[in-house]
Amino acid sequence: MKAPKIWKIPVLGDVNVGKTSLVTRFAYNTFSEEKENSVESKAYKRKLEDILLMVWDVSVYEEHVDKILNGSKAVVIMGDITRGETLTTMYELAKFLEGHKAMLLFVGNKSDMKYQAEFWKDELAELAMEYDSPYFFTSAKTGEHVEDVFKYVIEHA
Ligand SMILES: Nc1nc2c(ncn2[C@@H]2O[C@H](COP(=O)(O)OP(=O)(O)O)[C@@H](O)[C@H]2O)c(=O)[nH]1
Ligand SMILES: [Mg+2]
Repeated sequence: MKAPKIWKIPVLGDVNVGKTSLVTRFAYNTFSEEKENSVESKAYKRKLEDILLMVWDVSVYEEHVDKILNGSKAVVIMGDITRGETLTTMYELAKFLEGHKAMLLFVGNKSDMKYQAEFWKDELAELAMEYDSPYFFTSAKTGEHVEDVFKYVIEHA
């Protein structure tokens, strides 16, 4: 029997950008309006095209980020399009990850609130271009483009 491929994908970003929501949308296809300020990072599993994805909802309070990043196939750096300061954090996280081998993916979440956007395509494309990486606009609420992020990893990592 062939051993299954297991890929680790941590999701990083400011508090309340929707990390937990994106990961649980992907793993369970659910959504909750609630904010729970999780102190512990947690991995969620889902198999996609023969690959078991271990998607890590990384807590902003995580002390051992390096341990979680170690050996990851891709890292999702996420912001909330309705809060411009979360884009600044995306820049900081990308800088922090320089030197890591993992593929980077930039995600602007809450696209269902586009009418309240503080940043959109021009700004996110500029960041993504700096790192020669793809970018996506998702809504964990409606599910829009959530799958695309992880499919991209399967197809390109
Ligand atoms: N409208 C909208 N709200 C979202 C979306 N994703 C998350 N939220 C809400 O934003 C808040 C923070 O989400 P959460 O997943 O806890 O963020 P985290 O701190 O990054 O894990 C919660 O109230 C969610 O319901 C989205 O795509 N659209
Ligand atoms: Mg969370």
